[in-house]
Amino acid sequence: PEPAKSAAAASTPADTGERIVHADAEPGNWLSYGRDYQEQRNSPLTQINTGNVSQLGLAWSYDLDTHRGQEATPLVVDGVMYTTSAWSKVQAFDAVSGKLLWQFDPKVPGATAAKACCDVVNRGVAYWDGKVFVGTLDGRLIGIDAETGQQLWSVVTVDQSKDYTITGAPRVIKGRVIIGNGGAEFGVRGYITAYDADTGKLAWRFYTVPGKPGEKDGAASDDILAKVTDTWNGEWWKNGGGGGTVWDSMSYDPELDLLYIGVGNGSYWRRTLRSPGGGDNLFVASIVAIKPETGEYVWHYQETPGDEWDYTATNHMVLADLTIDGQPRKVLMQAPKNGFFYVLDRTNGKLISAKPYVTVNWASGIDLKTGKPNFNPDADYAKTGKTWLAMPGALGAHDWMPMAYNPGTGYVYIPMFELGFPYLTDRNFEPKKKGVNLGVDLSALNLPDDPKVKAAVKKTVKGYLIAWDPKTQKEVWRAPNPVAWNGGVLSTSGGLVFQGDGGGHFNAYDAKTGKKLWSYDVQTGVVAPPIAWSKDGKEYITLVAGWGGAFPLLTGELSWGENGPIPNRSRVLTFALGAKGSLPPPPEAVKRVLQSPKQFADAQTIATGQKAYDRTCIVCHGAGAISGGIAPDLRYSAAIGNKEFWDQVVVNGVFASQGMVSFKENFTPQEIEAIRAYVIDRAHVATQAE
Ligand code: PQQ
Repeated sequence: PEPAKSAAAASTPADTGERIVHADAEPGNWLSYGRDYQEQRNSPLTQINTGNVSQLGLAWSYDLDTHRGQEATPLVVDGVMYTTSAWSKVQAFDAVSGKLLWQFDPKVPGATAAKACCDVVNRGVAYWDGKVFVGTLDGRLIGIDAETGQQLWSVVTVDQSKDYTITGAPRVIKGRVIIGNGGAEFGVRGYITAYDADTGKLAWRFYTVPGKPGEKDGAASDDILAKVTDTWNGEWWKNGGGGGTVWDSMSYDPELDLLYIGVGNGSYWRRTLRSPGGGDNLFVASIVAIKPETGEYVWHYQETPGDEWDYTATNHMVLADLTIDGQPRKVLMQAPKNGFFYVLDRTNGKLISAKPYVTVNWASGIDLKTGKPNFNPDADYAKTGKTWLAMPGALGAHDWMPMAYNPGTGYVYIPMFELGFPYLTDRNFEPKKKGVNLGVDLSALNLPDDPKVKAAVKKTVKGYLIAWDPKTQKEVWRAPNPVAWNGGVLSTSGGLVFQGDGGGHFNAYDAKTGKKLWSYDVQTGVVAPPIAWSKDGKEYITLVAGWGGAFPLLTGELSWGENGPIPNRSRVLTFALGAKGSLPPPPEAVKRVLQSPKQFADAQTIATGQKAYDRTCIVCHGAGAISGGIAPDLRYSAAIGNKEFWDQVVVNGVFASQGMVSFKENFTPQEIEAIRAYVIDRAHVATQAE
């Protein structure tokens, strides 16, 4: 069936909300980030199904003008597609033809990239009453006329003097646009804010962690935060800001009238720095239920008390009504970074069950009575002083990539991965002006040079699409992905699960069995989730492709495919049954040449350079000075052989407009030279290995 109402009929605010509440009545549309407020990401469309998916072909593609990670979920509203690309740009397409109707470029200053932990990505827009809304990397929330692409209003929703960013998609509930922010790797205090969809006027704000005791924010969170301040110690408002950013996931139950927000990690990561003396540090790594009209607190559930491992609870939250042990339950499901699959009672936040969906070593289980994890004492690396190889690691078991819940099979489809992370106390930690501030020594991420040991480490890193039965808390099937970092998921009532992978293919699986039924070469790694929609009785599948995000930036070589870094070719792709379109052949790979300037420094200077590199540069340019292909690989940069050029970049910031700001406040001139010596050393090591 086609949309019940025309676009014109949808012009009152109440109507858009009602349409999202009754999303199944108009399966041709995709009106909100997770399709419906429950964020199930299951399309009721059945025209494309297990019997005919092999005939799926390319209907149209559109080359995006950015080459960073593409993470957007497009919306489709009555035949018009609204999506976003890196640097927070917004596009509107005629959904059937792929003709660009307008593009809105918020002109995010390039230097903002240095405030983003995990690429200059954007996960999509919200739609309400003829308007679309985008959160921009530099912290603005912008209302745009859906028809013309003209800006209607813009508000700055963060303190731009601090390292806040926005990558997540807004949601709109009852005429209020709700937006969070990111930055908990840099030292910020998390919150979400609601704005009037018509005017951009602030309605309420909810901070997720307390500020300085005794100082009120004048926010909806004042009363509840006063009550949880005793879960903190020391001067966290100065030392790291507390963290708890709401940088991605929200869902909404219209009957209970509860908004659920996923809250991120503590800042600094190491608790002894932000809250010496310990404490649960509410509401970091928690799910919090809030009244969407007032921002009033209702309940919370903390998944990782006192988090020290970047175990955010910001991951996708799916609401569903399940029968568990014979009882109908209103549940909220999440597969957060910490590796346990949680089923909560969403009326009150009580834990129903939690079981590991990947290898987990930081806790032996979750106590059903208290709802708390049984911690492995070895995981407390600050206390032991030793390196802790955590499973899962700081990117999780599952990062922001949305999962999907199919009410037909009863399974949740999770893009999960096995990726350990070595945590080690940074003994000389001092907050730096620019870049990340974690309190953890990231040098432990560097892979060994010995090719055999390196290959052995790489072998332990794996990605799978899994079907998970939330009632029995058991895996039903798994389909291996070529690399660890893969796309979000779409499920359909046609019995299909769609997912793009990091190796460059867009795949369809049988939702019941996991059998791969179709695959298409999209020429680039995929991280974004696909959508299904229809127009004039015909079903389409759309995917935004384009490699990027945290994994290829930070981990460098671990993120490579078989032939080196995975390329970014950013495109919007739309598929239909019987369509015969094709992509242009990918350009021939250009042979890159390693630099081989003469080493000018001694071993001690190189070691100093490595320390400085690992403190700041590693987050974008990759572990071991080996890039994952998103930021430049410095071993190939002419700047390393030329001190003047190097200083122009690192000291004077001549490439600030591309995100490479001046880092002169972080380092002494000697350290900046030492970093150059370290990269030259890495280039020489790579040359010898070739
Ligand atoms: N973003 C990605 C990505 O887009 O690939 C992956 C991550 C983020 C993470 O693994 C994070 O931990 C993370 N953390 C924050 C934060 O703590 O504020 C923000 C973001 C972001 O906004 O993208 C990410």
